[in-house]
Amino acid sequence: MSLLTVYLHLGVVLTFCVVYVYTIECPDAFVSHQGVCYKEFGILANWNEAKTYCEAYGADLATVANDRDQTFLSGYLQRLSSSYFNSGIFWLGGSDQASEGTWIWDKSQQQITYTKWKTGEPNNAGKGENCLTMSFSDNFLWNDNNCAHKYNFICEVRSSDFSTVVG
Ligand SMILES: [Ca+2]
Ligand SMILES: [Ca+2]
Repeated sequence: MSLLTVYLHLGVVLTFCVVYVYTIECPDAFVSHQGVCYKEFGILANWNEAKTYCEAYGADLATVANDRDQTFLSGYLQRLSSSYFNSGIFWLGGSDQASEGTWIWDKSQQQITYTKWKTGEPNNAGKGENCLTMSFSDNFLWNDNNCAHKYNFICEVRSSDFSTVVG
């Protein structure tokens, strides 16, 4: 193999690395996990407002597909300063607004299969609770909550979708 061939191969490898690094980028202040970028917003918003905030970033309210996601988000929220939170309760992108008791991820419109409900939840308390939260005080276990309440929230966007948006 000639020196020129070696340089050419090296060039191809380096180009691949640069492209790869670029594609796993996240929007500013988002954190990356398993090809998805997440950000907690320390402002207060009801579920619909939170959804709109996320959409302004090309993102959606966060989904939790499995224990790895749940553990990652719990750790991420725990590492943030508690002074950053307004409520310590965080909207996720799940709701049973369309059909009571049938929980759907807003992002995919798919039924929620993995769950991490706190004992006794979901209880559809009061006038009805149709939107999903996890909270600091419940060790990030899930609760169905009143969609009109104002809490913090977490947005997510797939790295590949973000890269497409950036272009
Ligand atoms: Ca409900
Ligand atoms: Ca509840």
